This record gives sequence, C-alpha cells and structure tokens, in this order.
Amino acid sequence: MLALLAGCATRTPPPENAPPPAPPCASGERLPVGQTCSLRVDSAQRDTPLPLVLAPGDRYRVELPGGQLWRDAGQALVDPLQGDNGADNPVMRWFSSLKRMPTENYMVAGLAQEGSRPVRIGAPGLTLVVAQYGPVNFFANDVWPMHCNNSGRVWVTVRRLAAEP
Ligand SMILES: [Ca+2]
Repeated sequence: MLALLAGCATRTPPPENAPPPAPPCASGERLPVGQTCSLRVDSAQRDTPLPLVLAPGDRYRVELPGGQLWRDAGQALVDPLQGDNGADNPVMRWFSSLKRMPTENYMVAGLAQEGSRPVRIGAPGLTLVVAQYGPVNFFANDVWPMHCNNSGRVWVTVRRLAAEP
C-alpha cells in the first residue's frame, strides 16, 4: 500500500512545480472577453480570492486542469476533482456535515460568491455568472477552521465569456 501511495505521489509533479496553464490572473485586471488567466488555489487558506475586477453579469468559465494533487493532514494526496469521502477516518466522518459544502467530498475544490451557495468545480468545470459586486473565493472543501493543516496548491483557469445575448 505504501508503495502504491508513493507511486501515485511521484507520478504527478508537486503542485508547487506545475507551471501555470495560462498567464496569472492579475490583481485589478479586467479580463478581456475570450482571454484566460490562471489562479493558484491554496488548500491551507480558507479563501483564495479571484483578484480580477468583476462586475455583475460577467460570465466566466472556470476549470480545474486534471492531474493536480493536494492533501489534508494525515491523509493521502487527492485529486481536487475527486476529493476524499473520509469514510476510513472516524474524525472526518464525525465532522462531515460541517464541511463548507457538506454534501461534497472533503478536499474537492469549490468556489464561493458572496451571497451565494458555494459550488464545486467538477471535472467539466462550471460557468460562473457574477451576481453582485463582491469577492469570488476559491477553496478546498474542509471544516472551518481545519484548512490550516492542509498542504498543496492547485491551478484553476478562468476564461471570460461573452455576456449572455
Ligand atoms: Ca484539514
């Protein structure tokens, strides 16, 4: 089992070494329609804010490139598209309903728009429609304040879509 885990761990480079899949999302930038930027989401932070200038009605395609890993303390590395159901860990089972997205696995990647329910970024990605002025935050699904013992950062990409006709 250890060999299996070690094999999994070395197959994919640590997130710290992965190059950004697109130019970094610059603070204070208003991304032009059709352009893509990348944001590194830190699993040890409660929130990683999208630093772009956003306006209500803006539409963005958010995707999480595959093959990235991060981990909760004491747990195996997991793909943030899959996460960890915590079934083999009594403490994780006990606190499961207190996750930021209670019905999703631990350590899946999500985003939260102020005033809206957090949503998971699944393998197909998602379309973010900005509802109001205010931050859009990315995070690893964990129990507050237990993100502090997580490790690993992953890239998400954000592409601005044309406004709805
Ligand atoms: Ca944790």
